[in-house]
Amino acid sequence: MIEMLYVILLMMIFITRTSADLCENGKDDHCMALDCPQNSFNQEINWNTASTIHQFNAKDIYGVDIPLKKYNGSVLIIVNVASQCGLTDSNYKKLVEFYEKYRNKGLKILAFPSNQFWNQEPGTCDEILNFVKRYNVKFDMFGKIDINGKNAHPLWKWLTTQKDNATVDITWNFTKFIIDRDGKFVERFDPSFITGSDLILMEKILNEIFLE
Ligand SMILES: *[C@@H]1O[C@H](CO)[C@@H](O)[C@H](O)[C@H]1NC(C)=O
Ligand SMILES: *[C@@H]1O[C@H](CO)[C@@H](O)[C@H](O)[C@H]1NC(C)=O
Ligand SMILES: CC(=O)N[C@H]1CO[C@H](CO)[C@@H](O)[C@@H]1O
Repeated sequence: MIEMLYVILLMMIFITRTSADLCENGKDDHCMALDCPQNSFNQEINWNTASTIHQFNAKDIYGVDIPLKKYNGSVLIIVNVASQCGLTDSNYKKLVEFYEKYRNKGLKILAFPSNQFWNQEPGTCDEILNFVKRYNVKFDMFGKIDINGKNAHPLWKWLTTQKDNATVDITWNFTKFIIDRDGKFVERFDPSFITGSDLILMEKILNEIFLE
């Protein structure tokens, strides 16, 4: 009986040690399943402590949860999209063009539909997917989310604090963020409805990144 207890005690010490070792490596996937509060990053609570977008996850348009560290090594455009906005046509065309031009160099585009602006993205995910077919969209579509306010997706809460170290709400549909290969914020572009100057500026920065 005493021996049994001794064996169980030894096993417990072993298990605790193994967990602690894994927990020390905060990035280890195993760690997520273990109880290590000091190391585990909870995007709902700790979003403002993130240093890269690779720490977040988000559901794609098919409902599959995607850890964004899958984009490690890629340059990203993250954009909020809407189907029924005056900017829709020009922006989808330009995003598809950018994607075709730079995808071989490592560009990925992550598009997040949001219905927060005058109800301009009212459709279901199926309707959105059907809609973007007309632009032959091959980049990554995510699930419909809030991008401003307390119910905003944590990734977007984080994104809106990156420019100039201040929280600036997303002003409208098709606001774009460029993220570098390490998942760090590079630049934010608020849409310019009249001149499209945000798109021109964005291409300039993409060119600079891909020339490096
Ligand atoms: C990204 O890739 C680099 C180099 O392969 C690696 O050192 C780093 O840990 C990766 N980051 C994440 C979040 O997976
Ligand atoms: C950003 O703001 C915080 C809090 O106001 C401040 O402590 C920090 O130094 C600022 N960082 C930069 C890069 O300005
Ligand atoms: C058609 C439409 O609603 N366009 C809006 C998109 O965003 C810009 C910038 O905020 C607005 O000025 C437009 O009215």
